[in-house]
Amino acid sequence: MKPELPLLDWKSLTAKEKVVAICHSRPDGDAIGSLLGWHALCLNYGISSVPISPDPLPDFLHFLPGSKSIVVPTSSELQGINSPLHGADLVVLLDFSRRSRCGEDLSRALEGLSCPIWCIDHHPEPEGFDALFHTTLASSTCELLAGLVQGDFPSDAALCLMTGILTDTGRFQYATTPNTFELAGRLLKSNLDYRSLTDRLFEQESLAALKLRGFVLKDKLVQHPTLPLAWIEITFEESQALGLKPGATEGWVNFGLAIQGNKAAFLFHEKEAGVTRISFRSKRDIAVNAFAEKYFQGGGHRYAAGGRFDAESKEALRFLMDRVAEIFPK
Ligand SMILES: [Mn+2]
Repeated sequence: MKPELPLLDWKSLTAKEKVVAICHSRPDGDAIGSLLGWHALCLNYGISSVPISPDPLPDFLHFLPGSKSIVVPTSSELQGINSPLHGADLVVLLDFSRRSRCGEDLSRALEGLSCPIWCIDHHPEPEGFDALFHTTLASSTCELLAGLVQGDFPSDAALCLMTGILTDTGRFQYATTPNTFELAGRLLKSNLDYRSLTDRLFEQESLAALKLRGFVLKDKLVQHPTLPLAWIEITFEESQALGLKPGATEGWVNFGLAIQGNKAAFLFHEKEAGVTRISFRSKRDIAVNAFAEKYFQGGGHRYAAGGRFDAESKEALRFLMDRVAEIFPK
């Protein structure tokens, strides 16, 4: 099904003196891809653009064109006339639907703005925006954004947008529709070096990181004795001992979902002592977003969600397992 979206009149944006785009905290490939894709499109149409990320971008995305233009403001930089938000005529939020997802400092700074705030996103239930380019039918914000462009893509924008589609769909595995392939096809026509892009995104792992995945698969992946689910738990002590950097656990949650017969998988990572981040994945008739929202201060997509539990990972695991039967239909 092709999502119905309002059209975006890019030409009308050239009248604005300053257009600010913001992606979500702990940005992934779709967040940075849509942020830099938007930025490249703005430059192409002669629109003045400032791309902001609440957190530094992960190492593997530094190669994307425009990455050096991204502003990562500190809390004090967001106050006063030197704030990158100061004088904005339009703010566009990319790849998140709740303002709090861009962190405390930025969401507070947004409160003080009088300009319109738009949301371009594919997460459920966006609220409180002046304009919405939104559908949960899009695989990624990058797919959605690509659909707002008529004609050819500038090659820089195409590279960024393809990055978000490739990473959010797990290389065309999840949430992929005919529209995803149609837009990917259009992006490929724009002088995009696809093989070198997939090489940059998926084949630049260090030997140490690859061996770490081997260790996690061998020693940390646990199958539930009766339910079709598996999990990985990384305690704070393990996280410290392994020296896990931001993004190091990317994709680990999917290991449990690849086991024959499984329908759900979880990753518990106690990043700071007493704070456990949880990733949720599922397939077919199992949804995880409502569960993540109900118990773990989180949410997300039907089959891919995130949340947190303010306790040790062992405690988080026990709490979840006591309730996990809720996600399986009776
Ligand atoms: Mn996304």
